[in-house]
Amino acid sequence: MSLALGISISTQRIDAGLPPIFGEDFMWELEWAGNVMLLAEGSGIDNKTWDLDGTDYAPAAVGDVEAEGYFDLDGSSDIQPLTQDINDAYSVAFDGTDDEVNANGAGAVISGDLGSVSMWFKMNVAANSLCLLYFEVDSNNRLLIYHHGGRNEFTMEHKGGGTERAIIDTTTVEGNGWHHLAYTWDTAADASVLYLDGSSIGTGQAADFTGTISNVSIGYRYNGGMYFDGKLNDVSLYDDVLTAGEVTAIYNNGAPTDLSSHSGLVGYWKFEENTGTSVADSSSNSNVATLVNGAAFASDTP
Ligand SMILES: [Ca+2]
Ligand SMILES: [Ca+2]
Repeated sequence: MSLALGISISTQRIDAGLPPIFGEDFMWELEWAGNVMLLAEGSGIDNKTWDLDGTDYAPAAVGDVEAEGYFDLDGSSDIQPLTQDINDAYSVAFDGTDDEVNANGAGAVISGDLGSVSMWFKMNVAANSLCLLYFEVDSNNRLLIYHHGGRNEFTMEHKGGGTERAIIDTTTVEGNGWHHLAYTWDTAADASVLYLDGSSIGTGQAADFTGTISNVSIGYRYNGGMYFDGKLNDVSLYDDVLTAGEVTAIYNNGAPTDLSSHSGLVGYWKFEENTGTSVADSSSNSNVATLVNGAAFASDTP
């Protein structure tokens, strides 16, 4: 999603040490001597001057604002917008035939007792079932998130020790653009929650699966096909339960935000590389994922 920079930033002057009052969606950050200085003066982009400390600065290249969301003040100090959705330029496209993203390295950091997933998806209409995310210890201990084409059901299948728990929803999610999914599980509380577009749409029990997860597949059910047909974006995993408020904040009215510093984050693939087949893990665990069989970066985001 691109950030609309055409409208002027609200006129205000913020002195160091005072809490800023922001209008619109614009916040600007300047790293300066270890502090974050927030500022905006005049009519922002329109007159292209900024007052930092009594001295006015003009951006070196206004074009940089539109292209990258940065102001370059003097070649060494940049102002970067805190609004992060401008950094979400790519997703990954799956052909529905054999494409997948392999993130097996992240299996060791996912807890079968307690956790959450968050991801964005844009699903093509398909008669067959499409897997969004799958991970397993073995066939009796695993999580399968998929859309059942024949029944038009969006389904979480969570199996522990061979006992299966499921949450099923029939909201139409095929062929109608981007959606956000979150799923949380808490074995101690025997509770799981499915969220669609920031709101809870189903609750259930939580299966207790034990053992180390060895297979983590995005857009593919390991050993079971269900190749995803469409696009997936910004997949993140957590070692705790996202609250309803956190899910709503992550959904952010449909605009992906940067989750790199979110508490509990154990895996995070943003798919922003747009080249090659390796996808960086933007959590602290650095479990690189791999595009397989033609899964490809796509300039299509929520
Ligand atoms: Ca992305
Ligand atoms: Ca392929």
